[in-house]
Formats: sequence, structure tokens, C-alpha cells
Amino acid sequence: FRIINEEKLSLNRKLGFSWTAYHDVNDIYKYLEDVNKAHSDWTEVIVGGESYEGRKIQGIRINTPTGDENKPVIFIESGIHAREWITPATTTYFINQLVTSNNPNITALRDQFDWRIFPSVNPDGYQFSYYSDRMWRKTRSLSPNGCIGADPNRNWDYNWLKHGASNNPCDYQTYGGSKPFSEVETKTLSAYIASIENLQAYVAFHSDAQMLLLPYSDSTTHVDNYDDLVTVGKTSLNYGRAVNGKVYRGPATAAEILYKASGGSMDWVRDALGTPLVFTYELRGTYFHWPAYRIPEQGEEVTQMLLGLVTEAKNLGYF
Ligand code: 0X9
Ligand code: ZN
Repeated sequence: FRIINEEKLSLNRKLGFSWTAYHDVNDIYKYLEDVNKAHSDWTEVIVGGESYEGRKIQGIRINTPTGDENKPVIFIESGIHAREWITPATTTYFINQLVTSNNPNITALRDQFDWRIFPSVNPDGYQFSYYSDRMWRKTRSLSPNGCIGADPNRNWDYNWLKHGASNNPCDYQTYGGSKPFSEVETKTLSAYIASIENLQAYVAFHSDAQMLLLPYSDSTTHVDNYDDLVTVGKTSLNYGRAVNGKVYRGPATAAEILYKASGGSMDWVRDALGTPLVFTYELRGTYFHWPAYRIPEQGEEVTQMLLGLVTEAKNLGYF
């Protein structure tokens, strides 16, 4: 109870959007709208899909006018697991860096790409975790037997239900859904992702295993550019380590350093769309908790990790 109070810091929340408290999805979406109002020439509020309870999967596009009409797209997915609160918080921190920083490394990072950033791709689950059950992970869809929710990171149409997923709708953690893309969130978001031209990088944020994962998550077989992904991933982790001295495991496949898990978003993106640069970051925390006053610490680490990722991918000729 004390921990949850600390995370919400309701007094802080009343002072407006910040990175010293966790905010609910309405406040996160309002933040995106406010960013767009402040930078309407080069940002756009975008809708990547919808949720079971009728919410939008709302994100922001950041695409400054540089004369390049066909910039490489970087997609950021966070919050697919409801209880991993540090991921939306870190993602809005990163958005804030992109739109406000005067650091030339960060403005260059902003200007080189057409960013599509979604802080909370499981908004129903996040609200349920925020207001009702802190450890909720899944969506909020109703199964015929009365149980609620599917794991949205087991529901994508790649080796669905093969490894590390449950076929029991009452499983609190890893129910894969009644079929691939049974969840409206994954069905609509996957269609949105597939519609993006020139998608070069897909980054998913989870917590709290403190590692960097590469495709595929359910196999130790390596993708054709695996060595490049390792090189890029190592540089990314080095940039991150320079901030707080924290060491993340990997980069490696989940099958090698975590556990096998089929039906995840990054695996589908890599397999179905052939996106060359695909990563899942597991951020830090303890049982999915991370103190609100330390959001900037994790946010700064992630900002540098993304800078490192892009810097090394550029070195290797990816953009
Ligand atoms: O189990 C997961 O979905 C992720 N770990 S977590 O503790 N955040 O739930 C690992 C995801 C690995 N990547 C894919 N399965 N695509
Ligand atoms: Zn997760």
C-alpha cells in the first residue's frame, strides 16, 4: 500500500504532468496532445489502434521538416504489459527529451527519423493496474468462461501458443488469447504497423528483467543480421551504462537468457514485416515497481540507449 501511494504521489499529479509521479492513461494522452499543441508544425497525435473497452491506442509522431520526405521510421512500443509502469513513464520522458532538448546529439536524433511513439499500447490493462490491481498484466477482454484478459505479448501471429504461453483464459499471466490477434489491441496495432512505409527499427519496452532481447524470442536460432543486432545492442547498452553504471544482460535472444515465449510483438514484426532492427528492452525494477522519484534516472538511461542504438546502426550502414 505504501509503495503504491509512493508511485502515484497524488499531490505531484495534481501539479500537472511530470516525471516524478506515475500518471494514468488519460493524463498520458493529454500530455501527448499538449506536446502536439506546442509543436504543431512537426508533431502529430496518431492513433495506432483501439482497445477492448473502446480507448484509443494513442501515440505521437515526431517528424521535423528537414527536406527529407522519406525518413526512416522508428517505432516505439511500450506498456504492452499493464503493470510495467516504468515503460510508459520512460517513453514520455524520451518524448520530452526529443521535443525539448537542446543537446545537439538529441536534436540530431530527433531530426533524422520519423518517430512513431506509443507510450501505452494496452491502455485498458494499464488503467486497471493503475486503479484496481497493481499486478495486472493482460488486456481486459471477456472470455466465454468469464475470465478476463489475454497476454498481449503472446497474442501476435507468430508461432502462436508454441512456447511459454497458456491456453487457459483464467491464467493470470500468459493466456495467449482464443486465436492469433484475438485481442483488438494487437489486431489493430499490427495493422497500423504493417501500414508504415520505411519502418527500419522497432523497439519494445518491458520491465523488469534488466536485459536487451533480440529476435526470435522462442528459438535459439539466430536471424540473418544477428551479429549486427548484437553490435548495435552492445553499443546501446554501453551508452546506457555510461549514465548510471547499470549493466543489462544481453543482447541475446529471450530463449537464451530469459525463457522461450512465442506470440510476442517483436517476433511478429521481424517475421511478417522483415524490419531489420528489432529490439526488446527489459528495464529495471523490483516486482514491476520503480520509485516515481527515480523515473528520470531510468528515462535518461533509455534516452542514451536509443542514441547508442541509432549511432551504431548508422555506423553499420542501416540508415
Ligand atoms: O514475457 C514477456 O513477454 C517479456 N518479459 S516480461 O517479464 N516483461 O513479461 C519478454 C518478451 C520477450 N519478447 C517476446 N516474446 N517477443
Ligand atoms: Zn513485459
